[in-house]
Amino acid sequence: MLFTQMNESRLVIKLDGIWNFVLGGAELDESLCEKAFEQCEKIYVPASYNDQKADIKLRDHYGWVYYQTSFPLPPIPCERLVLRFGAVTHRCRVYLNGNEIAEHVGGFLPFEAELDMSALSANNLLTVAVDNRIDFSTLPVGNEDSRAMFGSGLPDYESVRKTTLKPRNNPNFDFFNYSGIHRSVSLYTTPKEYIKDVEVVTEINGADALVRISAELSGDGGAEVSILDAEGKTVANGSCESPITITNVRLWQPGKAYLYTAKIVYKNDVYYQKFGVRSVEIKGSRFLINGRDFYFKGFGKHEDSITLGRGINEAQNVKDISLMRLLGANSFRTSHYPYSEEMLNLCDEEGIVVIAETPAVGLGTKSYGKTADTHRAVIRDMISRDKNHPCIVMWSLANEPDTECEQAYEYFMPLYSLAHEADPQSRPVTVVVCNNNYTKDKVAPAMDVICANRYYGWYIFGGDLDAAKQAMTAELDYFEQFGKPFMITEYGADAVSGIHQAVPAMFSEEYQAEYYKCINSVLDKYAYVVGEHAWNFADFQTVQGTMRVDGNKKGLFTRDRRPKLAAHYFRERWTDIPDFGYKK
Ligand code: BDP
Repeated sequence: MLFTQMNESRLVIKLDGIWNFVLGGAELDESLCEKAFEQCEKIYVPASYNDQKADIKLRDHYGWVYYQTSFPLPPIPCERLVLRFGAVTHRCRVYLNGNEIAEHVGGFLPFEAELDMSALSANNLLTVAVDNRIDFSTLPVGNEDSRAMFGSGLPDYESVRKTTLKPRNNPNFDFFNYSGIHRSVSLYTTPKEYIKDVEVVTEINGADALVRISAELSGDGGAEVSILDAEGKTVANGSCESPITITNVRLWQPGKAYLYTAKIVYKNDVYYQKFGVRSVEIKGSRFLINGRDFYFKGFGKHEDSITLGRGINEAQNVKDISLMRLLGANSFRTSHYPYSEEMLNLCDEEGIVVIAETPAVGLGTKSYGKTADTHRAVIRDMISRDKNHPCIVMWSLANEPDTECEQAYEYFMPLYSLAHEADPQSRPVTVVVCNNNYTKDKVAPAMDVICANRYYGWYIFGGDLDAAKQAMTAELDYFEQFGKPFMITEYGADAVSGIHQAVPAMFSEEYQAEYYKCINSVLDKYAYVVGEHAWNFADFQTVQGTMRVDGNKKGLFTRDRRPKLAAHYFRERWTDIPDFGYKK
């Protein structure tokens, strides 16, 4: 699906701003979607609703909520008008002037609906019903028995269970179940005959590159292409589907992005698709970008910020990339769901390398039988949306599924093939694992890169860095036999900013820094370790519980982006580690 773009043939009108809002319940109330709300509050779009008000009812809501706005008939002549949502979490139904026009499942990818112009009036009422419930069939996965932890079956608690406990979500994942209209809502126009989708494949050929631009078109005929360089100068012309040569090509490189633009013209429609020329390849245990050994330095992240929750925060994105650069980092993983198109566009421009992940987090034996269809759909849709981004060098199909169980291999291998088939650039594919008995893991060694999350020195051997070192060494000795690249996609320790200890102890900034020094000394010994992603870039909000003090504190930065001691340590380490050729 193409990103919205304003150009000589297309207009974009954003509907973001203050909308009307009503909290609902577990059942969809369609009567609310038929007319203007009688009683409502105000809410900002796009953002999670949970933290926008000092109201526990919003924060802990379970079930449906209703958003409403209105827009006039666009005062311009247009042949097609499309309503597009960047992401609504997790499930929604959209009504225009009381009629349902779209339904979407999955909280992290865009969807759109072409509007029937004859059904539009001078003032159009747009209502969006959003459901935040998660269960064994959703991605991410929710536990279904949310009350068990309150002592189900114990007689003393029965009356509380029956009278007072409210239904609630019980995430099987460690981030707050933020919900709502999370990314921009826009109207855009196209001519009657239009470009539906664009696909870019490049091949480096000595000093030149062969570029193949394919366009999915709404009707007959073909599309013409011109390739513009970063200054906007035309460097090649051709037509869609036939290879076009760029001579003396400038490569897209980590830290040194260079973007070309394919200008695609189909009848009266025009679309400008940016792209980079770069190669990604696995050779034995090496991860190569543009034929050179790349070393991943960076983080697992979250889309998480104060007040906006999981809502798009482009200023925060700019800041985060500047902080990554400050530390000498070159990459991150979109843990644990596809990030906004705006963030990926920025990474293309800034030369930040990305591992793109689906929202498949929390999978286990209870969910495998229920998620396969949704999982297939989200892999297809994510790759379809993101296939042209030069910043993306690998797809992650899931985070920490149970890969010790029998079903896992049979569940994941078809998904692995699907991801390769769906990607015109056939990037490497992985599943990020974390099994205590890693010798039983059949999925990890079957992937293109073995990606593992490890917390020796925290959840295992907490407080004992000597033991952590030994355990990490043993695991790396084990995985080396597969002859594939290995990357540590998460490792970390909580540190509450401001807690200091002369003798490092858990939760202090000193312990977090010492922890990383210790694990990094092991990673440095193995040539087949191609990267280190610290968990997490910044502190982030989670569900309440005895394990979390105002959220997860494993950030190298606080939630408001102040560096902890470990950030300074990584700045020194990473500025000395080159993007290429560190291990070879
Ligand atoms: C890992 C998960 C991540 C958690 C992290 C932690 O992948 O989502 O936040 O543990 O516990 O297992 O901090």
